[in-house]
Amino acid sequence: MTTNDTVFPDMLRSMFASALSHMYQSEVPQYGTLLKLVSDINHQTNQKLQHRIEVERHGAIRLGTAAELATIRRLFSVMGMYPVGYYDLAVAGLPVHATCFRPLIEESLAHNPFRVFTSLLRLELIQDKSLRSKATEILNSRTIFTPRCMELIEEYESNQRCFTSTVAEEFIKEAVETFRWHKTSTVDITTYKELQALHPLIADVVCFKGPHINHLTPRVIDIQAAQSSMVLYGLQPKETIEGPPARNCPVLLRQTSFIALNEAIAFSNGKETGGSHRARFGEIEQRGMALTPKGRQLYDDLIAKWRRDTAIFKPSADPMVMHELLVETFREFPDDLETLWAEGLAYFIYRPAAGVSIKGDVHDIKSLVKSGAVELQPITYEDFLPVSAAGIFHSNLGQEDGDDQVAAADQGSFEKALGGKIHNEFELYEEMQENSILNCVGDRGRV
Ligand code: OOG
Ligand code: NI
Repeated sequence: MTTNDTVFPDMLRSMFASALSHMYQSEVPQYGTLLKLVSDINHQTNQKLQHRIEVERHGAIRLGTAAELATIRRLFSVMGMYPVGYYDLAVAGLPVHATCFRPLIEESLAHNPFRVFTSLLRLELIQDKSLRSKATEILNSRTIFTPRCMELIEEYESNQRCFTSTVAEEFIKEAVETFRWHKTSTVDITTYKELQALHPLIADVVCFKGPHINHLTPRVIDIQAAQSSMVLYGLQPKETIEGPPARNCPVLLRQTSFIALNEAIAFSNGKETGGSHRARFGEIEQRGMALTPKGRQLYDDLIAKWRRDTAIFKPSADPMVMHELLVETFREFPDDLETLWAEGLAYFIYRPAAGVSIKGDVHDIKSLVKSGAVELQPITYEDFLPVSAAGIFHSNLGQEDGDDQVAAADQGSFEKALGGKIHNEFELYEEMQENSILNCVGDRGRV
């Protein structure tokens, strides 16, 4: 039975995103400044802001074990967030692979598109056997979910997949506990240093009580403006914006961040003091349109070409010169809606033009677009970019990045740990596009 007091997953996700954002603002005051900056810029633009852009955030966490990943899947599913896309970060020298938990359908995305980039440490990549078993043991002895949170997940799964408002509030309160920062490490300083020497990411995952949220990211309409305003707001930006260069028709995702805090921490549950740890930061993103596999291939090819061309540059090279080369390289990527559509590079929602009654079927959709009877609206990219993610990781792990890990992608074992399949992002966009075409032509299309 559902009543007015019933809280469904879409609502729970909004409540959770807002609670997490409040918690992170009190933990990292600079994140509050970042929210102000983004809101100022978004309100300066003339566009009417969509509701979702004002509340839109993504976050990131890093998990240590298969069991943690399997439970996080259940926790996020209470909030209507499901695993989409597999990201192999070993190619970028990072000992993790990842997915993104997010809503799947248009209606839920419009309600609140909150998503969490969730990495899993690949313990098998630790070469040193004794450190590998030490890390495994430490991780196996921690519990990252409160007992009440577990009970409520079970209650949700065995009942009607909704809560009353009182239970919903209790659930949110319990769920955010998993993501809280703990300024005391569970291990002693020697263990921390050993793990940090392997890779700072390993220390960040293994040495704490739980998977603290390491950043939250509001969405901005003009990332260039955000990047140049950061200093004015007292934030130290990373040097360049990740992703494609500025364009008339933005594609995929552009991201920038402020540099991670170097925070004081204690060890051995507080007995040893005087340490510091760098992990938490704030990020800004600008989202463009989702690309088809053909468009994505072109994007990946151009990024790969640019990386080859800049590989000879010294780390001290002027980032602006690198950026100009990126702009140059991307001249090959069509930058008007008509070509992006005609060449099948991006996904679109098809809508009947106002006041037009449509005659035709699915096979005519192209001519309907050409005649102006049907209008196109690009579909927003809801996912992440592995090369950009690697850039974000690297810019926030401190100078002393550990040994480079070289390993093959392993979606199979990620899904085994997850306890389910990962959704393919291209299929989700394709489905949105197909549904919009069928809506345009109505039943005539359903032959
Ligand atoms: C995740 C980095 C990935 C993004 O926006 O690409 C990410 C991490 O640092 O744990 O959030
Ligand atoms: Ni991020």
